[in-house]
Amino acid sequence: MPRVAILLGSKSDVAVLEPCVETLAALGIDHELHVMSAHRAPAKVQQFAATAVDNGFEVIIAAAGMAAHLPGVVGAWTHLPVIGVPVAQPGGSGVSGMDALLSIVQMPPGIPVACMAVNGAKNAALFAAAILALKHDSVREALLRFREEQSA
Ligand code: RP5
Repeated sequence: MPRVAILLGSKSDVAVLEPCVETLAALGIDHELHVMSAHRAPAKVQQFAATAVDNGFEVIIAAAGMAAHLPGVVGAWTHLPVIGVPVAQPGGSGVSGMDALLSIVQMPPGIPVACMAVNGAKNAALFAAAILALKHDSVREALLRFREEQSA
């Protein structure tokens, strides 16, 4: 089964990512969620990202708030597609996620990461599904079913 890793910069980001977890589950996509900060636990991030291919992951979703370096750092350690989610927590940094948005979207040439909307957790799951659908029939069918139901 296709495997998606959801990496969070902090436990405090978990609630924002719930729609991502729910959507992957609804589409039948195996996933794991791990908390690892690019700033507070850089060695853990390196270890996870550098071994992600060998451990069977196919797409990585990385979510963080404030100076959100997690998606870019993960992308530096793996060639897997990385989908960034800028996080704005209620009562957070005071700039409504603009800090995280710009930190993720303004990657320098050479190491791209996709960037969803601020708190765009559901779309991160759907974008991961679109990538996996290129290869996995079961995911393509589930994604098309979701879109038909959404239209209806
Ligand atoms: C970021 O800083 C995290 O992704 C989180 O959004 C923000 C605050 O983290 P905590 O201080 O709540 O752990 O690294």
